[in-house]
Amino acid sequence: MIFNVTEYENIPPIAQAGADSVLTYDSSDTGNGIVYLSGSGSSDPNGDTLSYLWSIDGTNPLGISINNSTSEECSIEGTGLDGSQHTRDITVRLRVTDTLGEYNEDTLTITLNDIGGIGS
Ligand SMILES: [Ca+2]
Repeated sequence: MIFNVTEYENIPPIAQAGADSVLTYDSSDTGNGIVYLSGSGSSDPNGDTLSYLWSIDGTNPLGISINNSTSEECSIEGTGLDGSQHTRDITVRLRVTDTLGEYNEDTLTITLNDIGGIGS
């Protein structure tokens, strides 16, 4: 039996979550802050269209949420953060998936910085 198979070699995309960042907030004021992230450095060797999924490793810390988690650009928003979260690190993960389901991931670290808390 002869199989004539034309194979298209799909290569997984390359995820680029971007540089580590700092989310600055003031616990003596609103405790709100926001950081904007971009996965625009991601690419696919085949030129495939990419889909994006941003998440936070583990359980979302209290008061931290992701906006536009399925877009190329997202934001990490802190609401009502208090002094206990000062210097806390959050690992944000970006998964990029091509049209054939191959994917790749990259992470970055966001450090929470309370400019109104004890010690500032
Ligand atoms: Ca590909």
